[in-house]
Amino acid sequence: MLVRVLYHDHCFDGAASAAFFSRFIAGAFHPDAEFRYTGMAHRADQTFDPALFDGDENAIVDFKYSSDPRLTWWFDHHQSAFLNALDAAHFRRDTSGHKLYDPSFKSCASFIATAARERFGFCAPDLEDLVYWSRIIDGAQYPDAKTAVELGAPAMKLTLVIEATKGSGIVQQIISWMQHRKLDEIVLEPEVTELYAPLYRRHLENQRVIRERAGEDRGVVFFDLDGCDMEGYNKFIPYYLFPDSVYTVSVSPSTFRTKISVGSNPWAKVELKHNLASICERYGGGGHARVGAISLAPGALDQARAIAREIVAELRN
Ligand SMILES: [Mn+2]
Repeated sequence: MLVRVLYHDHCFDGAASAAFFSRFIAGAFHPDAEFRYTGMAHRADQTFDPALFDGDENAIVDFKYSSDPRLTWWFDHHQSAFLNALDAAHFRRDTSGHKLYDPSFKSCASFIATAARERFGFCAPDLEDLVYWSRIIDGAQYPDAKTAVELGAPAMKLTLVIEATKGSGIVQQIISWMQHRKLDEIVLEPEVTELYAPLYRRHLENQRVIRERAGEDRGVVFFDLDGCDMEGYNKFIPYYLFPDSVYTVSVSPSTFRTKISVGSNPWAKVELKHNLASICERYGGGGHARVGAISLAPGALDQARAIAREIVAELRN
């Protein structure tokens, strides 16, 4: 019995979902199952290669739906879970009871845990900590900036490794460990500590650069990362360095774009007055009410700085 599990790659919740799902299937259906994992990434063409569904059971967790007839299990909680209206209609016609969707869950792992208990009577008390952290990380439910930036919790250390390491090998090793071991044991594995050390040094270096370049005025932090090669820094760093700030505007050039990021402090002590998606849309960007971005062509640094200045002025009012 081969069970193929397609999961959201380089994502803590994706790995936790694959781990919990595997325990669930082994515990409730197929004790002798052999699990194989395939990491999925969001891409421009958005299609599933039919060769992916090669198991006796084929599952997708924490990732988009597929109408492939060989798909036997599906769990997701993303707002945009269907590639198109046909897939959504296909899902609604399902009568297996094994394809489940609920965007109200903060994490897919917590959705799987709840569905497994309520619909199939399966519990895994030893995985409660894993499920708890999937909700914190996927739902950005950190109690404070310190938890989000200092990476003190084993789950946060694992997140840095899962998100920033190239290739899926270590992620799938972590998925195996997550099924039977505590997170604080997993982070002590030599394979993990070896990868973690240089990534953590870079994380500290990013904090140093932002501290050096950022300034705060009337609740708005601004910094310009020209010449820094810093795509993908931890977005909570500005609120860690400037706890009383409300908004952050930054300019970060890279080889393929010039990006203006606009964010808000999740722990702000005042009510947020601005919709950041609406502001970014005026400049051709977009996002959510609390975080948005604008991407310009590579080299459009002067234009990006001018836009950033206008947004900073608007947010300071
Ligand atoms: Mn998720």
